[in-house]
Amino acid sequence: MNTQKKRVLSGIQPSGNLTIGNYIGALRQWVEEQEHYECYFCIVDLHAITVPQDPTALREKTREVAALYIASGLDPEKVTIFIQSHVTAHAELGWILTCLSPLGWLYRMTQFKDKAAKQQQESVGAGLLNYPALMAADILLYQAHAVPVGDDQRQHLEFTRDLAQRFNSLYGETFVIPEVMVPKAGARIMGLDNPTAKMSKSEESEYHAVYMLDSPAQVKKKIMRAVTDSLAEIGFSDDPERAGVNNLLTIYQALSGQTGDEVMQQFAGRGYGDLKKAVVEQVNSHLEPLQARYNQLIHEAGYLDGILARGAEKAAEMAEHTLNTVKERIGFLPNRSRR
Ligand code: ATP
Ligand code: LTN
Repeated sequence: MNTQKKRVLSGIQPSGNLTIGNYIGALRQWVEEQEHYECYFCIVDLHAITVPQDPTALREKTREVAALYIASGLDPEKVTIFIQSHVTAHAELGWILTCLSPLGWLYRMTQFKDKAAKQQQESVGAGLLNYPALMAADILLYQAHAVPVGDDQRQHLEFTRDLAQRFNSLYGETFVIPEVMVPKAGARIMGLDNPTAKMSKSEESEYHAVYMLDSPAQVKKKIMRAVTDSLAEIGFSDDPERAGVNNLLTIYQALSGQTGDEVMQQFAGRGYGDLKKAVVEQVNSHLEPLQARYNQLIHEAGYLDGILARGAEKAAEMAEHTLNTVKERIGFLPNRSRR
């Protein structure tokens, strides 16, 4: 282990089919970062159960997300890939941090407000409210310096920083204060059917998201149907009326690696149909090799399980070290039993 390297941690919930929003906002950054940081990437199943999940689907999605991490280019020899619930320190520190989280901070979280609004008020689980404290535990256990996420997670990162500072000032310097890391282009990919809402894997409508495992024909159908406008003028814009075209240009820019100006030059004077076709090609050329790797991996259960077992072991070592320090600082007696 290179102790000079700074640490990175991030995670994705196994709560549905991963979208190109997850790929552009999170996974692609991670693949870059594995070269420069000591990385921990988890599949956050404890977070997924903050809304109801079917057990069979949850198991299936958890393996699927693990395979997609590797298929996207994460190298298990370089990074630690693990399942959150396999490292019990997450739940333990999550509880301790829950006790330190002011309700006022928790109620202010927009993700909580959005997700709670989708359910009957009395049946909203307490886990949905406490979600950010568990996320803070994920990050702080590894003393992560940076957390690569999409734009929607900025507020949770602020919460994590505030909580870490609060702990440090109450009990003495314990946690590294992490920085948020969002991609320059594509930090917020919008829904194809409703470009004023974030593309999300748990949105059910058929034409909302392109999934990482969609066939080329599905990708084409969804993108060709994406909502645009009647202005017939290609350009980046923050006008909500033009959000659809802006979103397509953003997807194109993020995947092609071009600058905004280069993208504009390429599409100047062309129609929306041309833009959509170019986006379809760009998306499919990324997904094709990734899906080929995925299809191999998902049939190699033993290989995947081995990676996750080694990952959990390595992650637990680091996490338990931090957790023990925390327990001592807050006044828990050390456990002298052998288990
Ligand atoms: P859900 O709909 O189940 O809440 P989600 O699609 O928002 O899920 P998460 O598991 O919450 O996905 O997010 C995983 C990572 O992907 C986070 O870093 C998040 O910021 C990023 N991400 C999710 N959606 C987008 C998006 N539309 N654009 C950019 N990044 C995104
Ligand atoms: N809340 C994140 C998922 C998540 C996460 C994390 C991201 C859980 N724990 C730790 C980064 C670091 C989301 O995308 N909804």
